[in-house]
Amino acid sequence: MPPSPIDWTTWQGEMLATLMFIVHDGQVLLIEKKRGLGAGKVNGPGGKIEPGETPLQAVIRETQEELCITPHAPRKLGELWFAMSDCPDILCHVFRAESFTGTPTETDEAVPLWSPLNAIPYHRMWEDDCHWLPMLIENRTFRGRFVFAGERMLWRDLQANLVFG
Ligand code: 8DG
Repeated sequence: MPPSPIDWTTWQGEMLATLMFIVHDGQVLLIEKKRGLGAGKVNGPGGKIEPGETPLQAVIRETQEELCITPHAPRKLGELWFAMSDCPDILCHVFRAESFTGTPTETDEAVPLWSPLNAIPYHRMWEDDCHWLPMLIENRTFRGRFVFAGERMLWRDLQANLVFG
C-alpha cells in the first residue's frame, strides 16, 4: 500500500452509521439493498445513526426496519472508517448477533439473503468487505480504514484485536 492519502489523525466521520451481521447455523443473514448508498449491493442490514441514538439502538432499529426482525444481544466487533470522494465521510459501527426474533421479511429497503459462511458473495459487496467480514465471522475485533473514490477502494488498513469501550 502507498502512504495514506488521508491524515487519519485529524479525520472525523461526518456521518455515523451501523451494520449488523447475524451469524446463525453456519450462515450469515445479509440483504440485497434496494435503495440509498450501496443500492444494488449485498450488505448487512444497517444505516445511519439518528440524532440522540446510540449505535446499538440504531443498529437494532435499522434491522427492524429493513428485515422486520429484532437481533438479540448485539456485540460491537468492529469499526470502519470510510474516507469518501463524493459523499460525507462515514464512521460505521459493526455488530454481530447470534439470534433474533421474527421472520426475515422483504421490505422497501431490503431483500433478506442467508449466505453460507463459506460462500459469502463478496463479488456483489463493497470492495472492502472481503478484508474485514472474515474477521467478524471468526469473532475477532477489528478497525478498518479505507479511502474510496466513488465505489473504488484506493487504500486500506486493517487492524485486529481492538478493544471498544
Ligand atoms: P436512509 O434510507 O435512511 O436514507 O439510509 P440509511 O439506510 O439510514 O443509510 P444508508 O444510506 O443505507 O447508509 C449507508 C450504509 O452503508 C451504512 O449501513 C454503512 C454502509 N456502508 C457504507 N460503505 C460501506 C462499505 O464499504 N461496506 C459495507 N459493508 N457497508 C458500507 O457506507
